[in-house]
Amino acid sequence: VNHAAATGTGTGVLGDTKTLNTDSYSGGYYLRDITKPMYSTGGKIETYTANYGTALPGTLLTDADNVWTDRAAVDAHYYAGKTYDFYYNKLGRNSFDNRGATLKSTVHYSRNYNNAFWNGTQMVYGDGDGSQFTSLSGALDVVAHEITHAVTERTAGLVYENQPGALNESFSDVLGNLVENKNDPKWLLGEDVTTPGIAGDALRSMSNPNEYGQPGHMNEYQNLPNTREGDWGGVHINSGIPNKAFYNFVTTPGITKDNAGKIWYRALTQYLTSYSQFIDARNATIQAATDLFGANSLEATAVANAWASVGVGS
Ligand code: ASN
Ligand code: ZN
Repeated sequence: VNHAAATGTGTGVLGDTKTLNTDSYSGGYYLRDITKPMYSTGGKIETYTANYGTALPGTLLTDADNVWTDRAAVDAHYYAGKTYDFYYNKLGRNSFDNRGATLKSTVHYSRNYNNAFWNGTQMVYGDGDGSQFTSLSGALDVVAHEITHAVTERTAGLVYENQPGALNESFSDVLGNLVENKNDPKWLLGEDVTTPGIAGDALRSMSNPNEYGQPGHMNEYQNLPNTREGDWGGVHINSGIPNKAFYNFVTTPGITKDNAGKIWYRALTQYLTSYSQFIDARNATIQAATDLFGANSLEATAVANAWASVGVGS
């Protein structure tokens, strides 16, 4: 055979060592995972480098000895696998299209690039400027956030503006944190790659959105213009409100992360549509909880209370 599944090792952005699924060929190894269920229909996880330029996807990464030292690439690849596994094992979803589509990531996008994004086809990660951010693939919640944008695009289709856009952002933050599955009482986003010189800070906080300039209640909702400068009507701002609703829900005594995730995922994939508003997300999550656990369940009651506590519905 000219290629076959192999197991390598790599060093991640934070200096940790991890096992990597790779693909051996006559000249060495590709950073390509052909071990997931998606591979039964040809789907793979592949990691590329843009080599500090902006052409995508760039070059598929290779290595001679299967000991990988490109830290941004190691984490982009490993965390894409973790995100695929979470969606497949916990939510029964086979990649972002639920048909086993190949998950492509590109690292080393541009220079000093302080962001990561889903471009409609693949994930793209900057290396950060070293002070505001280190390589953004170094955070599992960031990787899962970007892949969740792809899931949202293929399901609810929430438009990226105003309330539907803030919901789009919030679902990415919620799934990002659930995939990360840290014991983090603050439910922070991006803490592993934000300001490498400063411990304890993050991009956003789901427990206390105000800490990073976000509203945590409808009485703080920010009416911003639907322009780039206005963050498309505050999609990364007003997401603090649904984020806080989820935080209030998932920390209700008796609610598990697994069940909270199933409810939010069901709402996203079965009930929400392109122009859904916060009140629609409230109704969708109550309906999803009712479907899964019953109308009088602890879950359905706690979902309604969580939204009411941020001023959405009663
Ligand atoms: N990292 C940002 C995000 O996923 C990129 C963007 O503005 N879409 O929200
Ligand atoms: Zn986002």
